[in-house]
Amino acid sequence: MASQLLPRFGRAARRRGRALGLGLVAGATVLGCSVETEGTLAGGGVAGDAAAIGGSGGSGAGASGTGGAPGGSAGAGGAAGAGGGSGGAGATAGSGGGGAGGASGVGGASGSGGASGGGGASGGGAGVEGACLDGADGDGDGWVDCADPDCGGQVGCVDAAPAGWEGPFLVAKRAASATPAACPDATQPVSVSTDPAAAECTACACGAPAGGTCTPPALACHQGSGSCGGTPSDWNPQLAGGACIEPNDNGNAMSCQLTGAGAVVTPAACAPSGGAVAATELWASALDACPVPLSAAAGCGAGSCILLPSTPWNARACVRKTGSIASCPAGWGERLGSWAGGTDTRSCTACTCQDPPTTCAGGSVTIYDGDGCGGGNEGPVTFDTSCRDVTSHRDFGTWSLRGTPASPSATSCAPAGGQPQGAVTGTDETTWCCRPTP
Ligand SMILES: [Ca+2]
Ligand SMILES: [Ca+2]
Ligand SMILES: [Ca+2]
Repeated sequence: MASQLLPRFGRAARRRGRALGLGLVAGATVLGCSVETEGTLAGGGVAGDAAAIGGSGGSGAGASGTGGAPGGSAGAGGAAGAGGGSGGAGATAGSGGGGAGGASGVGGASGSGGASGGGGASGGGAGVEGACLDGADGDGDGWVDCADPDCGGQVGCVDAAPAGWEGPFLVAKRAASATPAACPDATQPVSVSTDPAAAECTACACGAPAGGTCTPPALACHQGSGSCGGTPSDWNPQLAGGACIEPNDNGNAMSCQLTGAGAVVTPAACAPSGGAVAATELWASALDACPVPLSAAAGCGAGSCILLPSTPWNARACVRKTGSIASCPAGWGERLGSWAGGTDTRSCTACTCQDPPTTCAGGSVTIYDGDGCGGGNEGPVTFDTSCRDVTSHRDFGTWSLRGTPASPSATSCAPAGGQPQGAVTGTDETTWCCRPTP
């Protein structure tokens, strides 16, 4: 039976098994000696072997013992065999039963076989650590909780905080807008702010083009010619504002024609919009911190033995210190900062709209027979691109011109500006120094 248990109980138990074997041999030797003294070699020899087998936990011990009773002192060997049998039964019952088995073995004190029964009881208690957070060496192998390989994959060590640092904590990082997860012990974590938020601006836009002014269409009048011959006079600057003009009282022949579209005086414009600070949150992220759970668990020296944390608490274990600490303690190399407050200088440059390409169309220029853009007996003539002889309008030394401005038009404006500037600067920093969790 002992040989079946050995693989299950591991190396330590195997060592113990060897010790048990030695005990059995010793018992057998004692029995053998007594038998030799009594001079019944054959019967004694059988009883001794039987006791050894019984110590390993067999009913065969009882049978052999009975058989040896007629041999005189060999009968003591039989009693020892019974004690060993009880020990074997205790081993099968588990750790609690093992203790009872030991007592039975002691009861069989009439032979060394009783001691063998006690050894069997100890074998029954060996196995696995079982409870890995109770601070006790549950299987008696000398290793407690985190130090016992039986607890591998369930628990792990978090080092104690270096002197002058607070913690350790299990720390998770999340978006500032996300909800913090509950700590492994179902309490709420302490949350602090990290990652100053970048400046963001709403997009710039431009309204529809509006406004803008044009001159009347360009006019060329040829004095001294009824058919647009010779060099024309340029009265366009005087006509540009739409005023009634009376260039001169020269009574010579004159002919005029339009030679081009009106010119842009002031371009159209678009009203800008947008370029506002898009987000007013100071922080992009948060750190949630849970104190490393305290328990009786052992096996980590000065550190803490904890259940292996699950998401999001399996990212990092940290210690912290108030202030902006430049360098972290050895072994806690990931530095994070959190801030209790911040100054915000974020803003956006002004949005602008480039003046759109403006074109001028329409408008007119009209000649009147009288001064002041009216009167006379000749009706007014509005020019086009064909040559018109207006010599008769210049009679009596009276005539006048007036232009109607062309109409501006534009398609759309291109926006510019609205660039983010400034930043959030944290104040009242706390330094966190972190390492991976077990
Ligand atoms: Ca334990
Ligand atoms: Ca142990
Ligand atoms: Ca006239």
